[in-house]
Amino acid sequence: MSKYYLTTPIYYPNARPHVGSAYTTIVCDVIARYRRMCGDEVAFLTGTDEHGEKLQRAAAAAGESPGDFVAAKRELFKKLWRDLNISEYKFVHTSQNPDHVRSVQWMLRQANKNGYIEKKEYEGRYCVDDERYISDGAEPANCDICGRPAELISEQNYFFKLSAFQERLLRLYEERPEFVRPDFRLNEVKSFVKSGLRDISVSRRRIKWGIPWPDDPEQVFYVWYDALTSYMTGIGFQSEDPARQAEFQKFWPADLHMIGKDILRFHAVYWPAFLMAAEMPLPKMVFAHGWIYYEADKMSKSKGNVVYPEPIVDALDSFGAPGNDALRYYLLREAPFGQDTSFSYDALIQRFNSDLANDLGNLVSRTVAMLHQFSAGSVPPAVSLKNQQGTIQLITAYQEAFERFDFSSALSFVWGLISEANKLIVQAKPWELAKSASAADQDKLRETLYITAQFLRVISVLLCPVMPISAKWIWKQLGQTRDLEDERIDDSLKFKFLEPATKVGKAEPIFPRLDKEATLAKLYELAEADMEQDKPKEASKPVQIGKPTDSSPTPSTESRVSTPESRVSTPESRAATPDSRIPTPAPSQISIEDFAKVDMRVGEVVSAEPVANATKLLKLMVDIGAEVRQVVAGVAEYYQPEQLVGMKVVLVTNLQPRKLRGVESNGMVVAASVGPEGRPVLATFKEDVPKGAKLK
Ligand code: ME8
Repeated sequence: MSKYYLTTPIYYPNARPHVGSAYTTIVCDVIARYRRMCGDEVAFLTGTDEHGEKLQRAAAAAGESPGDFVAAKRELFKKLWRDLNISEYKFVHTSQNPDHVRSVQWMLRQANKNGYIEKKEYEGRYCVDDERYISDGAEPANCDICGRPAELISEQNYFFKLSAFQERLLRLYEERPEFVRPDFRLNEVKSFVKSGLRDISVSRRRIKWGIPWPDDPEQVFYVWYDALTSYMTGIGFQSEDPARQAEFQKFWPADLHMIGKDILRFHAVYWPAFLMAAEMPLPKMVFAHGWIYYEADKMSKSKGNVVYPEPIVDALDSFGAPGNDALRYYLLREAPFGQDTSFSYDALIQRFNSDLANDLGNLVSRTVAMLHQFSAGSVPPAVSLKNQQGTIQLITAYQEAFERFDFSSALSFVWGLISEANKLIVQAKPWELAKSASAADQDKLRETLYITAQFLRVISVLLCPVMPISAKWIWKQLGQTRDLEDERIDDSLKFKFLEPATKVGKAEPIFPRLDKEATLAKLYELAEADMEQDKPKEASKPVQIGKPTDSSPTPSTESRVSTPESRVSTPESRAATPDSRIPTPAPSQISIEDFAKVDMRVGEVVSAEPVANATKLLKLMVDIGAEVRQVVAGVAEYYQPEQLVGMKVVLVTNLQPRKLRGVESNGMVVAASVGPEGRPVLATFKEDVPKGAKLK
């Protein structure tokens, strides 16, 4: 039996967990369940990251002490994991935890002993939301993760000599490329490290909510130094309990840190360097998955488009569908793991009806009903399974896909088995064989029933990590009494057959077909009720998801002007949507200095052309006097390219460049968002104004 230690990130308990946090935890739960079924001894860690300025501010805004605030929010995470049927896990929290204080201080003392810590004056820009330094010096700068302006801070800090690890880190990535997965993320990390590493401040003077710095009561630890170390505390590092210490000895180093792409640098650069400085073994793999967007837009509380799992599960449950399993299946099947994906209610219902109700549900109900009808309710005598090769190949393909965390493909191989079984039934027509008196037909009937039931046996085992409730239900209908989780997903599965004469269970429909309109209505109703319930606790923050109007995931933020899809997610578009279910929050006030940060210029469109493979985007070349800028705008559905050439527009010139469908956009054309569909109307001028004139 080998050991397997995997972790989710430890989440900031500044707000209630949403479908994004649930995504990483569900994925880890699927892996944990899979590894257990492979026979491994698994330690699965999750938890909450409770220190730092962000939490201190959130607690102050709620009028609570940081300790009380995080302790209450922590429970929301545990509750969600219960609701989502997350299997046995360990939970670490970083505040009010003496083991953790010892772990973090131990790491620091080791690094200090080895010469990697120094105290110096620091002035620079810091992003409180992402808890990270953005640049040295006083020059204004925006965070390259969240895009928000970074705050200027200056203080005496302890620094970690990250620069000393550049060569060792590059060697690590060369020698162990599996340290960062997927491959394209490894390349990102390598080029970041190659571009040069700066030393980082690992202490804070101006905040009090953190782990005390040893021998300097004025400082607390930088929250990421503290948070990353929780991966060790969580399995017993520095525990006073010998049993927990033994656990650490057994499970460290971690086999897998599963994270979102937003926190890759901390895990793939800082964390190995902190461990190297303390002479501790390094984890085996950091896997950075993509983000879930809501209808192609980034989920954010301030935009009011956050999706919570509970109302989705409840809505599906209310139709007798296993909501929990359906959500897990959808999240893992919909997009190749590692890539970004867009959450959509329409797609969820579509997946449910086609894959679960149609393919799998039909197979289960037909098979069990036929066993009752044509085989007296029991498994017929075993047949020699000659043509097992196809099944064996699909099981192997599933195993290989799972090992590389390609869940979508792994599931498609299970659906390969489902389709084989359904094909067998259609071709053999057991209902006709049953009417025949010929011995050959009766043999064929028994063979068909046995093979179909055997397919279901394998299918329920393979589905168990992803859809444990449904898989167990199928298992029970097949008359199996052993705990499904005790079955092994290894080569023995290929040669384990159903015991003939096993009495099968009652045929019960597992996945009722969902009526799209009724299900959507229920999903919105429960999401709204959920928001109402949340209000007293988070009254100042609008938290809701909008009623989607277009299931096609078109990246609205990419268009840089309000397009129809974006109306579910921006205050402007919400105001323009009378039937929208989203409350319109009053825009927060900004200072004139804030406004002055936005550089807007008059520009003349010199050319306009469609962007390949994007029905909504146009590539514009805009002359702003001193230069001609290339921008991408989401106006193609409303403006012909030739209408735009010669038009004077307003261009925001100091946005960070970004690529939209592979085309670089260096600014944003300003437009009003009009009518329920959020039609973009470009801002222009009645008088002739010179190119490059500044708007203020
Ligand atoms: O970053 N799609 O905590 P956090 C997919 N405390 N995954 C998402 C997501 C989305 N829309 N939103 C969040 C922190 N996640 C630190 C981590 S670890 C030592 C410290 C998931 O609460 C994703 O895994 O902001 C992401 O990395 C994590 O939540 C960030 O959670």
